[in-house]
Amino acid sequence: MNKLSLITGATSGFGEAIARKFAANGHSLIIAGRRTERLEALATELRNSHSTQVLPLTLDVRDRDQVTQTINALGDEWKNIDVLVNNAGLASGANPIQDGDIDDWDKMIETNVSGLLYVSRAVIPLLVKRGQGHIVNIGSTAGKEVYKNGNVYCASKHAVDAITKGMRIDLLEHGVKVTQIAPGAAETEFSEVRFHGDKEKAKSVYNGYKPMEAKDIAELVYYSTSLPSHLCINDLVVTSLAQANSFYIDRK
Ligand code: NDP
Ligand code: 8X3
Repeated sequence: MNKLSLITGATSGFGEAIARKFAANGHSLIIAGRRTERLEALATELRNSHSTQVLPLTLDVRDRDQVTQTINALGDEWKNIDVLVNNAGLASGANPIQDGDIDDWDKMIETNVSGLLYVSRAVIPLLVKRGQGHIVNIGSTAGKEVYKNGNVYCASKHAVDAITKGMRIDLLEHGVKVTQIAPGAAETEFSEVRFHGDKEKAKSVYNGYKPMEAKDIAELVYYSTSLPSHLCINDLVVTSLAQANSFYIDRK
């Protein structure tokens, strides 16, 4: 089998674009997410267009038992994972802390923090056993700075930032690379999910400037995983030209 990559959150946005980029460059893929139909459709498309092997896995990263059992039940050939992209994640709501919806908070912490940990805990022993591999965690500029009404989402991405650093230290002696890609605003389904399906409000996030696209992030993830074996990008913060950080966007 070619280089084998497991991508979480491959039904949309960054994850889907990363799957396309990896498949176009000869990777075999395990693609995971909750929306089975989208996974099946993407798997069929990538198998047809790139003659690559693709295994779709319906998986809710918040479900610890499901994650553990699904990864443990992979056939031997699918256990030789070279690259794990921990991408599944979401923002839910954007309220001041005093008005926050606790269900939104739970959803973000369970997905962005616990979910990333559950998948990692199941996959890392497979990498350690082979003494090689690469974990790419999708963080955010929200993991670098805290902005108004970002409270819990920002906290969850700060956790990703810290977990990434911790992983890199612990996996150092095992030859496993650990990279964080921390994007600013990119137009995907992210804002629609954040604003609970309000398309108008979601669209307004990108008014007056050119945000990044999912394929931009896919380029960077692919770049970070294609470097010579002695090189590891530790942390890569990336925004569109119009964005300086979480606070400053040049809207015309
Ligand atoms: P999308 O909403 O387009 O994609 C999110 C993906 O995560 C979907 O494939 C979704 O799949 C998956 N997902 C969500 N919850 C779960 C779950 N419980 N179990 C499994 N999969 C899940 O957003 P993006 O592509 O923009 O987001 C991808 C990552 O990038 C997230 O971690 C996000 O926080 C981060 N990010 C996004 C930025 C942006 O501006 N867009 C900027 C910085 C970081 P499904 O619903 O089928 O399960
Ligand atoms: C997503 C980018 O600016 O909405 O992580 O936090 S932002």
